[in-house]
Amino acid sequence: AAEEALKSTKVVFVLGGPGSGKGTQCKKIVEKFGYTHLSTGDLLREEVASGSAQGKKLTEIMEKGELVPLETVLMLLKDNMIARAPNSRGFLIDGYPREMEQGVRFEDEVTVRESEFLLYLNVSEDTMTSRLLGRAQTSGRVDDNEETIKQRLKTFSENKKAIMEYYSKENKMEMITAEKSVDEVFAEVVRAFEGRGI
Ligand code: B4P
Repeated sequence: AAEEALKSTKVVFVLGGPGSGKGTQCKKIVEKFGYTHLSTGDLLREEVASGSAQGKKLTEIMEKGELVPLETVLMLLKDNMIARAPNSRGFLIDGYPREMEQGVRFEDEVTVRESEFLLYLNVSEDTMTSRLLGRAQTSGRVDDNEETIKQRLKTFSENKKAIMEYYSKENKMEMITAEKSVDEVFAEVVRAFEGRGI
């Protein structure tokens, strides 16, 4: 029954570089539109916090600013979506797809209706770096340090072109410039959602 519910639930992807404001905007989207927020980064950090053997490996990868194996993310995501689908009016999938293959495998293996669109938060590397260094002072995250931030930016820029081209071709790309304040960015996010009939 839960898998059935998943088939009729809307999905919006939220993507952007590290520090582009994904998690920040998703919180506000949940407040306004009542969507269910699933951040792949948060799911991975929960796995790490559980102290499992897999968690240890994940920390090592995240410390290097690299992408964790596709299978791991896809499984975490799918399990969580199935569990929550019966009580959800739509999913915000934050930080996914990070590489093109993730998008393709999602479509093949997570049986949802076609995704609505991809919200892309576009920000300069300078802005992302300064936001992440700001967060580093309080976050305690293993990947919020200068060395790892550089690598995270590199990982992101290697993958973004293919993803953007794919979703543009499908007419599913909603790109927003996310340099301004949280509320100013959110005003644009709301326009994008409403423009897509959400
Ligand atoms: P994530 O958890 O996705 O980390 P992130 O890119 O930094 O985004 P986050 O949502 O946390 O931060 P935000 O920009 O909102 O990924 C971490 C790691 O997990 C990856 O490097 C990778 O190893 C792994 N991973 C995750 N998903 C994966 C996947 N699908 N496949 C493989 N591996 C995966 O906020 C950053 C800071 O900016 C905050 O301090 C915030 O307050 C501030 N900020 C936000 N908006 C602002 C604004 N408008 N103005 C000023 N400050 C702002």
